[in-house]
Amino acid sequence: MPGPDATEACAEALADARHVAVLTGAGVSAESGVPTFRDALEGLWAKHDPMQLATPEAFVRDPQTAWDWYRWRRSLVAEVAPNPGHDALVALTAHVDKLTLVTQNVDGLHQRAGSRDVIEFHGNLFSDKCAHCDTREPAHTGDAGDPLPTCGQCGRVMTPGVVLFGEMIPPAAMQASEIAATTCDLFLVVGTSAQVYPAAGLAGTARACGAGIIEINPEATPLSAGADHVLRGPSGEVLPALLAALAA
Ligand code: BV8
Ligand code: ZN
Repeated sequence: MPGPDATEACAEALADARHVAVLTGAGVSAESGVPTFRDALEGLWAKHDPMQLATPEAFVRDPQTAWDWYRWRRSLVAEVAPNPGHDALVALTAHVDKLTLVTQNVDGLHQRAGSRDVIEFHGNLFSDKCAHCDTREPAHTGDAGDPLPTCGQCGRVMTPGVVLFGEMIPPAAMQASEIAATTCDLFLVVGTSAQVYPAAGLAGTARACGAGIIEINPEATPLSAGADHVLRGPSGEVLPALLAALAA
């Protein structure tokens, strides 16, 4: 866990900030029991690579397996709860003048914790979309092996309402995130390996526009060297400690 001085310095930066932008990744949900993308997927899914399954090609090559993986993830997320890291980000809203939360996560846990106006940069697990005619529908109910959801408009097999690798970021989410990165004066990067673009590029944009950068992650990432402050630890502990220092 980071020392009191580092936490204190970050609390001061938060107190002085006019507009705080936060980018979260899978690490924020890890302490809720949601495996990160880079965790070895256990059990049934150990032999699958998320980078292969989270693609449009997977839904062409083997839509049943692709859908059964997303159905498994939906059932897993439905069973878990937000953790103190999600709760601390809700509480942070009351302590800063303006906070913009951008998440790469598709699990909806920030919203379930009470965060509002969450920018879902990579969509959401709990809806279905048609990549052909862009129809959006609530998530279908279906278990492994069940028939696949088809589009009510064009009849094609739907995909989950997430941004698959190779798909565009939803323009509204992209624009709102770029505005936040270019106008904030403090940018927190929490629980992301910063490997996926354009999400990982937001921190560089913020830095180039003069924002201070704080990274919260138990491990180093490509963003660590450019951060003004690094709090090395799990977000479920580091964020509440940061809030406590800010509220003191
Ligand atoms: C795009 C939704 C272009 C799906 C996700 C070839 C073709 C096309 C594009 C590309 C290509 N090659 C590269 C690209 C670009 C590609 C990309 O970046 N690839 C990477 C792998 C190199 N990007 C894209 O494809 C994007 N689209 O570029 O479109 C385009 C342009 C115009 C027109 C058409 C197309 C779309 C990317 C979105 C992919 N979808 N998610 C789903 O979830 O199923 S990304 C997915 O992976 C997650 O959402 C997440 O964003 C990402 C995983 O990253 P992290 O969140 O960082 O998680 P990770 O496991 O990596 O790390 C966890 C971190 O947590 C670690 O650092 C760990 O230390 C830390 N941690 C662990 N425990 C804790 C903790 N931290 C705090 N507390 C803890 N307790
Ligand atoms: Zn359709």
